[in-house]
Amino acid sequence: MAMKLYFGPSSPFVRKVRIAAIELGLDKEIELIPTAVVPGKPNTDYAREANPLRRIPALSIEDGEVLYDSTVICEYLDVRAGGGRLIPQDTARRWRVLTNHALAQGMCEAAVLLRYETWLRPEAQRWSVWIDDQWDKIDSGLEWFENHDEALQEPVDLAQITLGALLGYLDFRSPDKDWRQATPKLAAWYATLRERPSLRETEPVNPPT
Ligand SMILES: N[C@@H](CCC(=O)N[C@@H](CS)C(=O)NCC(=O)O)C(=O)O
Repeated sequence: MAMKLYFGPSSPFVRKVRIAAIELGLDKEIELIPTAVVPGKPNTDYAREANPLRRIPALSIEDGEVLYDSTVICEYLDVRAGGGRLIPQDTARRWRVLTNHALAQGMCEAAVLLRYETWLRPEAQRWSVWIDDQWDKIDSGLEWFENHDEALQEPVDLAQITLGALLGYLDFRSPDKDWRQATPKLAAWYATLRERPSLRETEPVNPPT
């Protein structure tokens, strides 16, 4: 296969790239390379071969070049598929989609930090103010999308894909978080989005232990 994606089955950032690849019709050209990354347990082979930051995803392309992070990879795939499909070229829409994407991406970052806080950090060292602050960022972002449903209109773009990956990750890691109640328009939009093959084929699962 032409490209290799360093991958983990639960990462929202990896999922974003996989959804983008399916939407663009490029997924059959990408081989998935299972890659274990855990903060505090450096995967030195991966750091040397692919991404010195030891984060997934990274994408190895034909000439041996390795691309990261998820946003750069999605932009690369969009260009490879002809350009302007997930990131509009038209300037007015382009900056709006990129800004909406930055919001959804920041929400994914907060959600992953929360996961590390509870999964990796010893209980006695957890800081509730910091945890609440991450949740507040996620909640503010959800509210913003609820109040700006023009951002959720077709065609599916990079911001919407990233938001879909975030919502899937919230359901996966924080099933008790009742985000649908507070943001019903967003919930209705996500119920439709998640029926797309690109989301159905990439539901998050735990990595093998
Ligand atoms: N900005 C990066 C974030 C990637 C990221 O944080 N991935 C997590 C997995 S969900 C990771 O690799 N964590 C390992 C670490 O931070 O050491 C992107 O968009 O690709």
